Amino acid sequence: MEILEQIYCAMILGQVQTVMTLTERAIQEGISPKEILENALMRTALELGEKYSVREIPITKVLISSRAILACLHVLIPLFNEGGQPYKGRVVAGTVAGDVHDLGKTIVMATLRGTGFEVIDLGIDVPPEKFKVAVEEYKPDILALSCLLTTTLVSIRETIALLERTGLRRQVKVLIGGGPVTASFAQAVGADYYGSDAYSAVQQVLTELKQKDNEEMDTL
Ligand code: B12
Repeated sequence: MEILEQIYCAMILGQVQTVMTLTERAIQEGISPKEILENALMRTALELGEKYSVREIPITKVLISSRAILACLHVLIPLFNEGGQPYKGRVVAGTVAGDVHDLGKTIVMATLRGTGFEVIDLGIDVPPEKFKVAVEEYKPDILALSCLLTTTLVSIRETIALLERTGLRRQVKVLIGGGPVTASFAQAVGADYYGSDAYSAVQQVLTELKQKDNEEMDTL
């Protein structure tokens, strides 16, 4: 069996150690982190979501596979900027307060890292105050908020409102995404960008940086 197929199978079975060993072996064999991300990891994550949604697998199975997916990402993430290239820009990211869904956000951030961005990932269940402190401290180009629960959409609103109240909103562009998030919701809460998946997230971030570059050129 091809190694990417083996990684996929081990992730589905939730075999954390095997996934890590196979991922390391794939890298040694010359397979790029991007290929592993796209052809093994994304495939597993999407399949998991689809199967759970039609009740083909229980939540326990989802949780077991999720751990294996995160283990694979743990191996891949440090490899994304090994060449020490200058970063294209900085992103601070997190899953909003009340929400512990990690996979989508971590995949989006791994893709951004793979495209050359510095990413500071604050993790899951991040309260508005913690996002605010990170914006002050890291001065990112983009603040990326992930939300998978309808009940925690309000945390996006609260985070943006806190940035407004504290005068930080103009310093950073806000990108939001995740299952219940839509373009019209993004507009309603005053986010700058909405991304439906990892690729559109990269597109939005690149668009932002291009605009920033143009503005800087105009002021010269
Ligand atoms: C995995 C999973 C879990 C795992 C999470 C494990 C982990 N470490 O992440 C566990 C078991 C912990 C879990 C728990 C719960 N879950 Co859950 N879970 C899922 C499931 C099956 C898959 C989500 C996933 O990882 N998909 C794969 C990734 C790759 O896709 P994604 O997350 O959508 O991310 C993509 C895009 O959304 C986007 N994106 C995501 N974030 C961001 C951020 C930015 C900035 C951008 C631009 C884009 C972006 O890009 C990603 C890549 O393409 C979904 C079902 C589904 N079909 O989505 C339910 C689902 C999200 N869960 C749900 C629920 C209800 C729960 C629980 C309340 C269950 C319960 N009864 O206990 C708890 C909530 C716990 C909490 N407080 O957060 C509901 C939410 C319904 C709703 N709309 O509110 C869903 C939709 C299932 C369902 N159909 O009912 N869950």
